[in-house]
Amino acid sequence: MTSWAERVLAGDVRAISRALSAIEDGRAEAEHLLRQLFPHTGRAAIVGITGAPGSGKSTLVDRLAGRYRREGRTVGIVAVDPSSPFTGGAILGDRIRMQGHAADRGVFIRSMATRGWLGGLAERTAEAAWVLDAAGKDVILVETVGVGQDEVEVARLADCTVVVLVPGMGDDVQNLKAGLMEIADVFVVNKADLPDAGRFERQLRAMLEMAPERDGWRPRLLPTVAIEDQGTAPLAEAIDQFAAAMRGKGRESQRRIEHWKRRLVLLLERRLAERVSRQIDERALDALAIQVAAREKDPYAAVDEALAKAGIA
Ligand SMILES: Nc1nc2c(ncn2[C@@H]2O[C@H](COP(=O)(O)OP(=O)(O)O)[C@@H](O)[C@H]2O)c(=O)[nH]1
Ligand SMILES: [Mg+2]
Repeated sequence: MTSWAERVLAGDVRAISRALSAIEDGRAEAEHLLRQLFPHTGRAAIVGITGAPGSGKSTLVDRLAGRYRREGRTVGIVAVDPSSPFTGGAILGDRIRMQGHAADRGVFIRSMATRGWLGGLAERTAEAAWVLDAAGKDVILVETVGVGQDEVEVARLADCTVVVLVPGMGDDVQNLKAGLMEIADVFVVNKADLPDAGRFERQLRAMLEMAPERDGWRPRLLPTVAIEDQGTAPLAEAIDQFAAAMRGKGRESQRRIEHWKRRLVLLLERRLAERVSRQIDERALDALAIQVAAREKDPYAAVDEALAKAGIA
């Protein structure tokens, strides 16, 4: 009998789907599977695509996927949209936009439901990418809405992070979130067909010229018109060039270490939270909160008490 892990490694679609559902639901069996898959990961290029809702991320992802397929590369797509429930409009839209790839066995598309996730968004998304990596996909595109800290963290777990901006939409250069500036390896000004796109691009370019290099790489800025598949070839090239630059400079390992350091911290937090929540239920937490609110106990003492109960401190 072939094991679940073996079937994932062989690229079995149902086994992959089941793995992603287990991760989505936070089931314990997911961890066992991920452990078996781990030695087979690290081969795929994981590309994070982040930006405001409606900026054209799904359209871009679809066009990039088409490009990679024409080059003979297989593609995994993970779309994370915390704002919409699994059956919500945005995800349905993604499905429709991407249905051109539905019959292609070289593309695996999955929307992740994130409702009810208490944190852990970045970690679970990374685990989903890890399954697709083990399943042999060459490029994994992770689409995420770049709004909160969690989403920024998702993007940081990618090998290459693409930040999608659009002219107008209040995305004035001055308003660009510092967080997004920091994580971008490649900036895309999508909807370059809109009026004012040129001005927006020039503003952005001027700002990028002043930004310091990171790992010997200055973030690229590329205009695209995703609906017309314009500019996606240079975008795919820039992503490849970035990967090559990181390899060539031997910096990949440094990035890898930093990457795993962040992930270990995330895992530690999750493990600790799990251990504590097994001992401290909602009512015990309420009782502590009441004491703190009444100034009978300071919050540090309350946390120490919770840790002690969980046998950690
Ligand atoms: N004018 C214009 N519209 C675009 C472009 N790219 C995407 N769109 C449209 O923008 C809307 C949002 O696109 P979508 O890919 O779902 O954005 P997402 O929410 O970031 O994934 C859709 O109606 C797209 O057809 C573009 O380059 N130019
Ligand atoms: Mg989308």
